[in-house]
Order: sequence, then structure tokens, then C-alpha cells
Amino acid sequence: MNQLTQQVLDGHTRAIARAISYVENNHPEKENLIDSLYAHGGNAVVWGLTGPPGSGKSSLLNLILRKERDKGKKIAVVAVDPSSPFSGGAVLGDRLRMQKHAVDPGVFIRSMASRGHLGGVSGAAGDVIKILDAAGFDLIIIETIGVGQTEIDIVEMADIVLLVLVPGLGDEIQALKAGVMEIGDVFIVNKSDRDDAAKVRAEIEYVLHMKTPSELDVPNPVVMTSALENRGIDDLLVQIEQYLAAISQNGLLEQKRKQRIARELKIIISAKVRGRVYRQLKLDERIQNWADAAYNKEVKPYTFINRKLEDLFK
Ligand SMILES: Nc1nc2c(ncn2[C@@H]2O[C@H](COP(=O)(O)OP(=O)(O)OP(=O)(O)O)[C@@H](O)[C@H]2O)c(=O)[nH]1
Ligand SMILES: [Mg+2]
Repeated sequence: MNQLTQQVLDGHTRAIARAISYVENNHPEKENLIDSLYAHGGNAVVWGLTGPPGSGKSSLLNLILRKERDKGKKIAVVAVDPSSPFSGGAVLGDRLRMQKHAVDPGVFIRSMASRGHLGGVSGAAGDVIKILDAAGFDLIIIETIGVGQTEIDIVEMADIVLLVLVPGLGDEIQALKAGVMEIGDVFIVNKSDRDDAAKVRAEIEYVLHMKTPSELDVPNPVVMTSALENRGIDDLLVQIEQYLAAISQNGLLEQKRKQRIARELKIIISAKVRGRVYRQLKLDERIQNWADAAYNKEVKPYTFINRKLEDLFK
């Protein structure tokens, strides 16, 4: 076993950070590293935490970290940064808010860019989860900002998805209903110190009520919290534990994990097939010539590419 693998298994913070940068930079040793860690994982529970910007995810996380640390758990947090430069401030704010956890060796906090990963950010997130899992973290929390497709892809890597909603979203909750409500397992109405929190709760419950039940359905808890006033956090943690216990008992957790692995394998295949095909076609060298030919109407895009691929796979 190589040294880095051993150090990650021993839980060395700097080795873990290095291993994660292997994933981010697509280091030549990345595949060996992940594969050598793989057998040592499977013990961590993975939470996804998502919700609209400013809904209080980081504030809640801060309180959650404190309580779960008190139970003796080792916790890793992966914050997936938005690609937009405008959100730089928020991310910096997160770092500051979590600073007191930064000196705690039982807490590992890392942010990850959501762009620039071969095979996409969910593939990279999957590898990061494997590293942290093998390194002995009991709880891995993936925080994403926003509720777009990227965030959905990422939180789907989790065993349980916590969706944070807040009063004052107005029509947004209507829009959220369509796709995003389906990804939530536990619904958090944060900022319940505000007036219309009960209304939000009622709306969520209404939407949940209309959900077509699946075979392994477990009721989705809706929990009121106020990170500002430090209220509802204990109840939230109890609901999370109960939900996890229920899905691990009825087989849903196993099903989710297998689906996660199936997604990961597909991601690996897509990235590899694409890489091989590009290399075989010498795409980088030739693409501009092909584009020139298409520009001059000498070739038709579909006919041309179909022919190239047929030649390749003959
Ligand atoms: N009134 C009230 N304000 C809150 C509560 N929780 C968080 N806030 C405030 O809401 C703002 C955003 O909180 P964050 O924890 O940064 O929210 P976030 O979801 O992490 O935000 P992004 O990372 O930018 O998506 C801050 O000013 C918090 O102080 C709450 O329960 N009640
Ligand atoms: Mg945040």
C-alpha cells in the first residue's frame, strides 16, 4: 500500500487534503488512490444539505457541527462553491463562521469548486466522499448553494437530503415544487422566528401530501428551526436519526446507495469513453479542420461524425 493511502486511512488531515486535490486536479495516481481506499469505506453516513442562497444552511451547519461533535462523531464538511464570482463573499463568510471548528481535529472542512472537473462535479464529489469515508469520518455533510441541477446531482450522492426553505420565498416555493421538492428527505423551515413560517410549513406539507407514495416510502419530516435563536436543532437531529433508522431498516438506504454507485459507474464510463474516443479521433488536432470543412459546407455535421464513429468502431 502506498504512503498516501496509508496516511489517509490513518486520518492525517494533510494527507486527506492532498488526496482530495488529486481528485480536483485529476492526478495520474487518482484512480489507484481511490481504488486502494475503496474497500475501507462504507462506514460514513452522508448528508446533503441544500436550499436557496441565504436560507441559513451555513448557520444551521455551525450549530449541527457543535451538537454532533459533542456526541463524539468525526465530521467532514464539503462545501461545493458556486462558480459565480459574485458569491465569493458568501463563501468567505462561511469560512469565518466556521472558524472555531477549524482548530478541532475531529472536524474537516473543505470547499470544492463546482466547475472544471473531468466527469463533472458529482463524480468528483463521489470520489471525495470515498476519501473521507476511508479516512474514518462518521458523518460527511455536503453543502451546496442553490437548488439548480448541479446541486441536485450532488446531493443525490447523499444518504439523506436536508432541504432548507424559509419564509418569504413567495412564488419560489411554487417553482421549487416541481423538481426540488422531490430530492428532499427532511424539510427544514429555517428562520421560523419570522411571521409566516407556519404558512411555509403548511405549503410543504401540502406538496408532500400530493406525492405519489413509493413502495419503500418513509414519511418526510418537516422541522421548524431558527438558527438565529438556536431553536429546533435538537428536534432536527432526532428527526434525521429516525429517518435514517427507518430507511436503513426498510431497505431504502441500501437501494439509494446502490443507485449512487450505479450513477458513479456511469459517470466513470462516460468520462473514459469520451476520453478514448477523443484520443482515437485525434480530436484536438483535427477539430478545427473539421469545423472549417463544416463552415464551408463541405460536410454535414451528423453524417460526418456518424461516419467517423463508424470507422472508429469497425
Ligand atoms: N431571522 C433569521 N435569520 C437567519 C436565520 N438563520 C440564518 N439567518 C441569517 O440569514 C443570513 C444567511 O445565512 P447563511 O447561514 O449564510 O445562509 P446560507 O444558506 O448558508 O447562505 P449561502 O451560503 O449564501 O447560500 C445570515 O445573515 C444569517 O444570520 C434564522 O433562523 N432566522
Ligand atoms: Mg452558506
